[in-house]
Amino acid sequence: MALKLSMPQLLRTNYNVTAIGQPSLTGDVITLENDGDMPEWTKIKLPEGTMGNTGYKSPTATGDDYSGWDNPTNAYISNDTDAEAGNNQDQDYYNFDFTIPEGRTITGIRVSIEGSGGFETGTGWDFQIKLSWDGGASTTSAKSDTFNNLYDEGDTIKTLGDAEDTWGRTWSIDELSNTNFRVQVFGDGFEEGLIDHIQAKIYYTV
Ligand SMILES: [Ca+2]
Ligand SMILES: [Ca+2]
Ligand SMILES: [Ca+2]
Repeated sequence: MALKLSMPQLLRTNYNVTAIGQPSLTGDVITLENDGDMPEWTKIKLPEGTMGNTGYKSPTATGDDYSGWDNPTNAYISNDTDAEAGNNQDQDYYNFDFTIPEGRTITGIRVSIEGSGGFETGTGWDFQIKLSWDGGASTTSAKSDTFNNLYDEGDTIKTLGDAEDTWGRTWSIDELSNTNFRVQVFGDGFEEGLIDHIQAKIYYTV
């Protein structure tokens, strides 16, 4: 995306791009669109260490190695139509179509999951998420959380991982490809989880 700056901002000698907004990185430069007074587009090189990310991306495939849920494709988009996670059943999600420029260092992975703990009042729906870097053959250790909201209370969103959390390993860009990357979700409560949407975001540095 183009980041639009006003003339006074462009004329400052030491403006801070990240203070204005979070630009989408393409290669080593971001393109600044002027407000009409400058004759042409301006490009600046981002300083080393600048953080970038893919934005949240949704899966478009599921059930490569694990497919224990009902209607799992309902978790591709947020529309209050849910995938139904059975007790003690795994489901994997993939084809997130991440675009990461070559040479970047992966600094973190965040998974977002929107849903509820279903219909039964109790201890909530406990779930675990693992990531795979080799098409499902190997996984990270699990992160876990609980949906305590019931279906008729509306969805909540849980996020696991962060900009500086690589889930215990060093990732290559190829390991985040559609061929390799998997998000594996496991529900281990007695209640049934109802999952509206699953997303993932990759953080990296220039
Ligand atoms: Ca929802
Ligand atoms: Ca597989
Ligand atoms: Ca949905």
